[in-house]
Amino acid sequence: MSTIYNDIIHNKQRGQKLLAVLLDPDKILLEEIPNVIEKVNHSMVTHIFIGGSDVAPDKTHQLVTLVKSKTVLPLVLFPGDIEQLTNAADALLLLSLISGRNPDYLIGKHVEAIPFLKSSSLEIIPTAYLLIENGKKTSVEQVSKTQPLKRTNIDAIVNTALAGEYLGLKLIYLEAGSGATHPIDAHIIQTLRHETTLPIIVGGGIRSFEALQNAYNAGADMVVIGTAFEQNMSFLDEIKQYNEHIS
Ligand code: 1GP
Repeated sequence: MSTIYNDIIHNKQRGQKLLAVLLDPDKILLEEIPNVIEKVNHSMVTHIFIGGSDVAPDKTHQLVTLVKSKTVLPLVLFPGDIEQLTNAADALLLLSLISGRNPDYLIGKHVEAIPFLKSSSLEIIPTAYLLIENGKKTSVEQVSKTQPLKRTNIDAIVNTALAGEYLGLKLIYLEAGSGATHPIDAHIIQTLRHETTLPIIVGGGIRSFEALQNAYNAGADMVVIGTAFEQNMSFLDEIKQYNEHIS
């Protein structure tokens, strides 16, 4: 059966890099969506992630429904809280924030989500979510009340990711945090790449073609871009050269 996760695995096996654009329902206006999605549809974006740290109830559902009517790209929830769950999307990254020690974000919110998820049509993708320090405090850190892992402590990062893998999580998301000063270091991605065959997603602070290329070359299977696209919609045109570069 073709699922979004199988498709990620398939692309990984073929060495086909994936790009997700992150839409935060709290930051984007519904009126902007037709334009935004038009841009996305004509770009190298392969997935649309939807979520934010602090989103009013219903906003996610409205946004997902509208986006869905304008694209065939897979819509994946990347929720900051359980109010952001909606069956209008295709899949859910069920994130466990394993870099931190806040029980709510390790298992608590997941338990609260079960009454919804039990009868949901969403494809659930269990995801090891690791927050790594980037030079400034991020909203993930603030909202989750957890400490990020030190970016110099590569052993701790790799061991944490592998603990997630051994627990059965299916994806590893290395998060520098939205608007990060330093994106995830290529050396971190590279080291982890040698230790796991799980797909690696990298996000936070990717604002240039070089940063995107560094993440891919280091072994990221998917890169997530939020702020750079929010601030400049033509960013997707600027990075088109990635495909031209590799083809
Ligand atoms: C945040 O990784 C994403 O969860 C995207 O970060 O907004 O910095 O691109 P940016």
